[in-house]
Amino acid sequence: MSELAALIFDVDGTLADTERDGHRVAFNLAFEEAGLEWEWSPALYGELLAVTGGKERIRFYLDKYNADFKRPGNFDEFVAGLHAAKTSFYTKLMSEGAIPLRPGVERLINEAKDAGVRLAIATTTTPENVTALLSYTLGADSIDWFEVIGAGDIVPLKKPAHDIYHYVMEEMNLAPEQCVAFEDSYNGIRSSHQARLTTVVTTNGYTADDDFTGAAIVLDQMGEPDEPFTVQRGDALGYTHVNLDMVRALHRAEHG
Ligand code: XBP
Ligand code: MG
Repeated sequence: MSELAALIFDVDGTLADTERDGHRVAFNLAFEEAGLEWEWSPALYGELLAVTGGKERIRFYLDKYNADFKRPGNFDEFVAGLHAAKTSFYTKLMSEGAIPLRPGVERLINEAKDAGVRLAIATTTTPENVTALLSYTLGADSIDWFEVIGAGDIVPLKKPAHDIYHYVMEEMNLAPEQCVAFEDSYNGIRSSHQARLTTVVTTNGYTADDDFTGAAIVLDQMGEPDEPFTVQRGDALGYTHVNLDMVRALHRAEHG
């Protein structure tokens, strides 16, 4: 039997509810600054989340929802420029404390750290966004709590491809049986499940109805001792909030 050695966290939707009031708002600010009359409503953004990665999402939007837009000759640069502006709006929003961590996230991270369980990040978002979220919620030192931050274009294929999880495990010299992943979305569970990781899913407004085949458990949140989670699928083994004991028990149930 393999011991649990590391927790690998997705970022957007898992650590914090960043999509609707963080990324979406930052995209719209970048569009406005560029003089574009594009406005991504919360409902449209839900459809655009089918594609991971901000640059990829802008292209998907133009292909599927704004095909009449006359693309400039230097289209790749145009998309990259818009996305860079979006990243700076996003990190500014984080610095203003726009988005808190989800319930239970800080408690679980601290518990793992204190128990010597290693920590890592596997996300499709841009590295600056991860460091902004972590430093403005957990403090600047928290960046160093995570042994590997696998983010953005570091692998050519973003989630639902499993590449980012392989990258992180390779950097940590760990096998899938030694890790548990935390995800919130269809694309996320596809990625972690293909990487053969036990995965705890916490859903959010955009992902509550997603297909989470392959998840060890699906919950509405990690919860706190005085704020229990609701189980959406699976067996919570008698626990009411996600703590390290519960993560170990779920890991044992799949690998024991
Ligand atoms: C979520 C994503 C990202 C963000 C936008 O990543 O798909 O693309 O929506 O960030 P995850 P960027 O859930 O894996 O953390 O604009 O920086 O790509
Ligand atoms: Mg996510």
